[in-house]
Amino acid sequence: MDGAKFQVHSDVVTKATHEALKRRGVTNEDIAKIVFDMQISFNKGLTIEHCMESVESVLRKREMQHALLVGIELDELAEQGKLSKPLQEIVGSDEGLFGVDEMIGLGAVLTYGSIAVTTFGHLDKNKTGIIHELDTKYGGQVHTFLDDLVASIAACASARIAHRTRDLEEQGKTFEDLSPRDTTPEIHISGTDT
Ligand SMILES: [Ca+2]
Repeated sequence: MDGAKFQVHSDVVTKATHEALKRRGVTNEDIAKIVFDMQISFNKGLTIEHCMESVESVLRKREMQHALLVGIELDELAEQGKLSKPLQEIVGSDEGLFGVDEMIGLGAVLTYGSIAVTTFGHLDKNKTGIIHELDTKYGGQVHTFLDDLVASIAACASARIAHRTRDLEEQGKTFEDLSPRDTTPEIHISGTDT
């Protein structure tokens, strides 16, 4: 390169992120279910569709996309035995003292504030839904990074809903008054989703 700034278009990164999750067998709905289970008791009228919109909004954030692309790539390379030693053994066996997987997940929640951080801690400990499935090892699959990344997405999507709840309360409303599309107005307006 000649020093000119090289930029990857946001659409390319967004597409790659969705494809990576799909390849690893994780759907927006899987993550939305975790969000719904955590938030339904605090939110009258909340639906799985609201939660799916919130997940999609989080998946549009560059910070989260980059974390997902790095983590999933490392999981896949470990699964193929392509990392160098001793990282191959450490990632491949999800070594207890490794911790970089948790740190990437934690780093990606920081933009969503303290509720997202505490929710991430809760999910990291309790591993509900698809996080539990990813954490349970089958055959040669490696999900060392993915379980933390899914917890991270769910924590962010959950924090968004918690903040939205307060806004609705102040307007005398609940999620019953909100269409799923209005959960995330920013993802329906070009250029406002980063
Ligand atoms: Ca992990």
